[in-house]
Amino acid sequence: MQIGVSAFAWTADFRERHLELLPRMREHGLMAFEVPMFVPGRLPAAKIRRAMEANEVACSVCAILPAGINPIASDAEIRKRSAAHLATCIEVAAELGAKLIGGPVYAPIGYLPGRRRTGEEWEWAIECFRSLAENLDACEITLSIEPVNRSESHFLNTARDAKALCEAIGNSRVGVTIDTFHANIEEKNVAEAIRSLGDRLQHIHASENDRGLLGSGHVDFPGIVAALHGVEYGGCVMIEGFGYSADEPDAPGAQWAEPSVSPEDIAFQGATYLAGLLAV
Ligand code: LER
Ligand code: MN
Repeated sequence: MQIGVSAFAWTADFRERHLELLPRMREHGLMAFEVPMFVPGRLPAAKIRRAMEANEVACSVCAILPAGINPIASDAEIRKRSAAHLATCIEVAAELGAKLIGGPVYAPIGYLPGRRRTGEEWEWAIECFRSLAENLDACEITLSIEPVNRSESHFLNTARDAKALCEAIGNSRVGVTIDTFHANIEEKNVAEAIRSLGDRLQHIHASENDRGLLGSGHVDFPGIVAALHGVEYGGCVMIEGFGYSADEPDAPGAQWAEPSVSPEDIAFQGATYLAGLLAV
């Protein structure tokens, strides 16, 4: 298992200057860097790839759907546009050198129609993800679908449903991301949820219950690491937390993080904490 960090610790708007973090990340044992992708064309793809390769840091992508993109919209035009958007995300992820693109790719964060998921929405999601099979093959990329908590989506909240969606899509390049922040809210037992996924588990977001420093809250990371060993998880444990930095006024951490906890604290203290658990 490798340890990585999501650039969300610093920013939702990844720019070239964030690549300057790479040498320090390596010194702290962080071997992967996850790039948030909202509008794929905005990312300096070639520069990201070159810097990641030069520092021997693996790249992955977390796609968050922008306004106007929604694979489960009732409007067929929007669904068509959404499949095309995801195909572009996959292509740009490949340009970045990523082997995995994840995130809550079935609906925009905060799309909450105020009712339960419908059968039609389920079928629309399957149709959309099936339509990406050739793009995933051509780019040799895994799509790792992330269930999130009920405040962010009504569509996919649990490992059980994410596994059922993957099985209905029926593509070995489509798997599941478990984010321990969301799972801590939605699962009866996070370790059991991990075990239930078996080899459908493709990616982990290691995130404390308040998105802060790993090990400072009540997520049972020792139990989660034991479950990952149990399923012989060979992927990346990606730290996804948010730090506070006066230089990043638009970052998620500007709203949520403790002002005393910097993005570097989230990344480097988190790496030390996880490395200790993985070594046991
Ligand atoms: C993305 O990985 C995630 O966890 C979302 O909650 C971001 O809003
Ligand atoms: Mn996440």
